[in-house]
Amino acid sequence: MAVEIGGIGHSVARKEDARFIRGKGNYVDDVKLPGMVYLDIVRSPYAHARILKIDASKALAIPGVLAVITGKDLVPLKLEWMPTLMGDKQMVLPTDTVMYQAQEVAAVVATERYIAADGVAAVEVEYEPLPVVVDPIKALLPDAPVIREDRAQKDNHIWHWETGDRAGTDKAFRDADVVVKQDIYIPRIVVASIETCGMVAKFDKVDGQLTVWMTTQAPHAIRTVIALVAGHLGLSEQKIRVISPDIGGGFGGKVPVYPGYVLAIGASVLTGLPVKWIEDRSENIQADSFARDYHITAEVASKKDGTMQALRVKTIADHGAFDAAANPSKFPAGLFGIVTGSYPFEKAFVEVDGVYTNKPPGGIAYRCSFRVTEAAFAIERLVDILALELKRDPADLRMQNFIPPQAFPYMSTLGWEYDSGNYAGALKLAMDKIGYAALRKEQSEKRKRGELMGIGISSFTEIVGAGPSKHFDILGIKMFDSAEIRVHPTGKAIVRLGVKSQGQGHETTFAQIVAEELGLPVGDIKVEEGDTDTAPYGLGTYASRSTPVAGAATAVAARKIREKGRLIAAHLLEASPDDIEWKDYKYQVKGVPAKSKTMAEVAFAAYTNHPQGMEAGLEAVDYYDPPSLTYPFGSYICVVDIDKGTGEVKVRRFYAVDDCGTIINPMIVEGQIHGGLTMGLAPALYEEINYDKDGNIQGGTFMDYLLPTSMETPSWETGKTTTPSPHHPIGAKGVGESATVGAPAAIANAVVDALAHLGVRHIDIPITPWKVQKILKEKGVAE
Ligand code: MCN
Ligand code: CUN
Repeated sequence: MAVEIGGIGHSVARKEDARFIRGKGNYVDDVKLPGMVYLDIVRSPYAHARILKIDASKALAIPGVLAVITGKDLVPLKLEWMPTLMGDKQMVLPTDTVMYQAQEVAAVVATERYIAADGVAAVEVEYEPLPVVVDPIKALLPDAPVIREDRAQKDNHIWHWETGDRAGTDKAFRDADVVVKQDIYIPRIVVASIETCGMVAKFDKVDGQLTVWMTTQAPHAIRTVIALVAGHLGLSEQKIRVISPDIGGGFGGKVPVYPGYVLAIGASVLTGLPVKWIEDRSENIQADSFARDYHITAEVASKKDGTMQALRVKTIADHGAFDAAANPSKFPAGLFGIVTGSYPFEKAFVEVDGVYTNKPPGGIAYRCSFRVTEAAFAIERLVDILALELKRDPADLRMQNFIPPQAFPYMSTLGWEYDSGNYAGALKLAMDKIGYAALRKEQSEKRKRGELMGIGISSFTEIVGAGPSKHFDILGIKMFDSAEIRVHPTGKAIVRLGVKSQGQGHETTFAQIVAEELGLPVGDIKVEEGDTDTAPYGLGTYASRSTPVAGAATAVAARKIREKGRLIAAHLLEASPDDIEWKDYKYQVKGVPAKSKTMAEVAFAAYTNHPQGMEAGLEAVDYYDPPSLTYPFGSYICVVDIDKGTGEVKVRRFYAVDDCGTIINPMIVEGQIHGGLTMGLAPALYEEINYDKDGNIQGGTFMDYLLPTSMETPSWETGKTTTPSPHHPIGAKGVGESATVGAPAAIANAVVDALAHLGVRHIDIPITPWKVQKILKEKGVAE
């Protein structure tokens, strides 16, 4: 029965793939409307400059160019600035100064995409270069040029955030037997989703209706933001429809509002024509929100026997020219407070300072629940450094320190209540599966022969599923999520959600939740997301919150339907509702299994033969405010070999044990982990965006922003343990980001482990062949 239904725990084939593998997806760029025109953007070649003059005459002379929009044109509309999610503001178009290379300077609207690009090339802009600051530490010096002249505060410091017990932590450090300390830089990277960002905006001048097709992970929040920002222009919320069609990867990069979106809407309002704006690849890399860029100094205090006692972390966060991070409002450094990880520190103190530099804005949570990757990397690197200091095996030191399974729910010293966990269980499984003891033996033999092999562990804890709404909001909108289910008379159903898949397979997995709860076959349940005119209000998909929040809403809404169905079943079976139980996916008279009704039969009756006095129909909606977050975890073990000639690091094996509680679809979860691991490999060994001293971007195209290909990516090995979340209706935790959060530390730890006997303690990621070869040369072991 269960298999036919395809409920929870089944590897149901992804319903959405029928269209994706046939090339029949419907992405924003597939939207083609009659009379549609195209928008392209003039971008700044300078990282900091005053705009002396913009001359659009040559561009406007090109046949087909309809308009050139500059910052001055936006002033009367009050649209030259827009609010960011972090309470800062960001330029849509500058009126006098540009603050980073590739910043939007003007927009060209034309009848063809290529004519718009010709128009962009023909716009003449005169700049006067200004002093540039790219290093956030230098940006804090008293003589640093002030980037944001528009602010009352005349320096580059944005905010200070701290958590924990400063005095208590300092004392623990003073009293400790052993202290290890490490500077760790986690460089800037960008989301390189297959699809870039884009929009089709259609403003109807007659009825004042704005419809946008947009690459957004959070359509409802966007609709509200448009209403708040452009309300004064008559765009009220009921006249705004945001449609987020198929998305070719979001990974956090499609949470923020980019100037291009505002410009496309503005251009449609201005021209009365549908306007399409699609970024090209270099614009996506160079100007969209970045991730990471954290300068961390982290310290652990421990006893001689290896018991870790206190953690102290100081961080400088480079936010670029505008603080456009996509965090919940109260958390300028996201959920970095999870930095105590899988360990029961008695004391901890964490402080982060946000800083402006002449770089693109952002600070998005690239496949991590708001700075969790940075936190996991810092703590998992530190544990290895402590192991090295104490001459202990890193697995052994972790086993000694883990929060024990019986301690859950566990309140961390920084105030996070972990729902459930079994960290030792996950690490033990990973060690058994990869053959840890044999690998250590192999390593010591190889070391004698001068060969470089390393083993790295990462035992991370995640924090996903924001709300609860008492702590989490975005621009004041509380972080809950929603599901609406309608069961049709013939026992088929539609589920509409406040979240929005970008490739995660929601059309399949949310149908599975309903199938499980209602006993309807998964193929009979349609899942719809991403249209604000039809979907219930929700905060969208990021921070692996869909399963923890909307998944819970779906289960709860389904249970509401099941409860109403019970009354109908009682009526049909001429029994008292108290005598009806839900068993084997059916309503049964207690103790008389032969007297039963299926959900399909009950659904038919809900429209044809419902009890007198009961409302007809079978539907329910739930707005779910989670009581707490979910804390998925995992233990990863990575084995690397290093080429002494080239310095190249080869990942030989990588075993990942993940625990996300109850698994809805094991195949989809495994796919999420494979993708996530590859996205964790990328910054560990390859990806990085740098700037020269003049603020010129280095790594702004795929020529030098190195994505791992199938050649570099190892064959991932995966395993799992299952520790359900006690507070989630089906016990599920999120999993979409775990692997990206956990993998980088395992890889970095493996490389350092391979070189530790040479005196190497830390290497900043990405660990490129060049960096390794330099070390090998210094140590005199390069070949
Ligand atoms: N799932 C499951 N059982 C669980 C947990 C999850 O079967 N216990 C399934 C879910 O039903 C869903 C998928 O796994 O189909 C991911 O679920 P979840 O962890 O809830 O994450 P979200 O759906 O909220 O997705 C967001 C997450 C984030 S934040 C990033 S970033 C990321 C990721 O998902 N971006 C992705 N994975 C991605 N995968 C693809 N293909 N594309 C992206 O842009
Ligand atoms: Cu954290 S990147 Mo995902 O939240 O969209």
